[in-house]
Amino acid sequence: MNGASPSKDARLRYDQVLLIHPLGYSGEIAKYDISRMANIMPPLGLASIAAYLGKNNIDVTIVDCYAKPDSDEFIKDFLKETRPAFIGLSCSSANFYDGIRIANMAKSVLPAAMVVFGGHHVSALKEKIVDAFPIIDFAIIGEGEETMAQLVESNGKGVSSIEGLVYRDSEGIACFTGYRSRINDLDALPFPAYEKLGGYPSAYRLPIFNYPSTPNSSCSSSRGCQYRCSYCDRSVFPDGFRYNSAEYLYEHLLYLKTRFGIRHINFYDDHFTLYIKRVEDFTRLLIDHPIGITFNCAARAEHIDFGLLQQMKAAGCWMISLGIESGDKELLAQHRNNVNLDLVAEKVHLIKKAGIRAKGLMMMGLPGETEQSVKKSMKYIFSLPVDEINISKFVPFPGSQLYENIHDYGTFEEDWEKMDCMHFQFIPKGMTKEELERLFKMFYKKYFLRSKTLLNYVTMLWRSPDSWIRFLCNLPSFVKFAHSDKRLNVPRAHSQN
Ligand code: B12
Ligand code: SF4
Repeated sequence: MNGASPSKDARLRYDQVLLIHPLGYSGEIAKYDISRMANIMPPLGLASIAAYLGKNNIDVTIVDCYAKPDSDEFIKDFLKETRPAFIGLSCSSANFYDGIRIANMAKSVLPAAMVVFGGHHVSALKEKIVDAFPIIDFAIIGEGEETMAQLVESNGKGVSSIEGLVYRDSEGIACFTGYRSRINDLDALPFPAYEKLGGYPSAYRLPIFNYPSTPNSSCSSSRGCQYRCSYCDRSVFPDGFRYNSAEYLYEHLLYLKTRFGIRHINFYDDHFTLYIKRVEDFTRLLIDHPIGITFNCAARAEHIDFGLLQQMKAAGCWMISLGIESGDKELLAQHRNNVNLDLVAEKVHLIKKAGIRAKGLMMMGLPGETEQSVKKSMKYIFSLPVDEINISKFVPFPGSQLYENIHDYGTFEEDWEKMDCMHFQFIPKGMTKEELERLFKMFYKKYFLRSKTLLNYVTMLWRSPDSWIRFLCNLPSFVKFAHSDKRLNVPRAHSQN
């Protein structure tokens, strides 16, 4: 719909909502996507909104195109049969255009339905994106539960008083109603509606070699971050760390175990251990009343100590990821506060001493990156006893501080579809794309050819046998990826990438 606010259409079902997580490219080439093969995670935001709307007697259907790539026909049939008044799409930058494609397809089937976009991409770009894409009726900025519930209750009319929303006024101009106050009591939210994710949990798989057992899943237990790293898009959960209590979290895991048989959880919180007392209480509960579930989480070096790590291990902590990003402290200091690589090294040793696996998250191509800084990163990370590394290619996302002045630091090709951290879309001054690609490959190659790394993967035969099975089943694709470094290894006829 273009222009003014929609009027109520009697042929639509106002108690029905369809929520979609777009894949980012056409479903037929999903089997060539190496990142999807290695890792399919539940869209927790959509599942949380579905649970919240469910509590308000609104019936929600979720289509996760990541888990079910060929969902176009299902979506069209569902729209014809059910006629939901609202179609919600959850998008980061990389899958935004696919969201637009699906929205166009949906409107061609059900023109009166209202298209609502949520997630980081629209939260960062607000009115600009709604103005640029007439197919979008509403964009929800930030947390979606309360705003979406109010939007649905309003039937899409008289929405100017709903906070956290971009809508079109009577002239068709996009207007932002202003930020909504954040949900402080996360325990007031129901558990995400995992049961609405088709095939959950077996359709979902944590990253290969990142779990000891199946079925596994991801989970989120906090929102917000007090830090301000230059590269981080904080448009959905800006500041103010909020978290589920230890008791809620224990109940959440118990629910996942008893209802779905989940045996391992990856906490996707930005900082699982930021409030140490909560983690102490939570792990104490798991130790005193075991439920047979192990977990991974991410932490910052400042927020872990040996006593906590020992208790986490006793409670079933399997792996901790640390966002290290670079081993060059001068480069890092341009992008993060409190840079202390010695402290990070000390904490990696403590994680290992506690018997927990350690994963180092690295980033390449930040403004200021040089061949020397990449080499420093290699030297640093290879000096640590990390079990696993991940290197992402830096992308200046809308919503990050760097996005604002990125052209001052190098060249940036803002092609949203390629902003998946597997393409160098930004080239720092003094470097070329070819140099970055060469260094990226060299980094991984050196990592994988170390005897320590190889031995580590051998131990995965008994630590994570399912990972080995997945790895071997997809071996040709992984080998192709190692040679080409292309996420979508599509045969020539399709030519996407
Ligand atoms: C878990 C996670 C992943 C997982 C799973 C993603 C999934 N299946 O949902 C994996 C590892 C697969 C992943 C992949 C990627 N991710 Co990621 N990821 C995250 C992370 C850490 C948590 C997301 C989450 O589950 N949050 C908890 C839920 C409750 O929040 P939420 O999803 O944001 O949903 C809320 C709101 O956004 C809103 N909302 C969301 N969708 C909708 C839809 C509607 C209709 C409405 C009304 C509201 C709404 O309401 C929800 C509830 O309040 C965030 C960082 C963060 N702290 O948010 C990064 C983050 C989202 N990822 C990011 C990126 C860059 C990526 C990748 C491109 C690259 C990469 N290697 O990480 C890929 C692309 C994936 C894709 N589909 O396009 C960026 C996005 C930046 C951007 N502008 O695009 C983030 C913000 C990290 C960052 N700070 O830079 N990611
Ligand atoms: S990268 Fe991590 S520490 Fe930095 S702002 Fe983002 S969530 Fe916070």
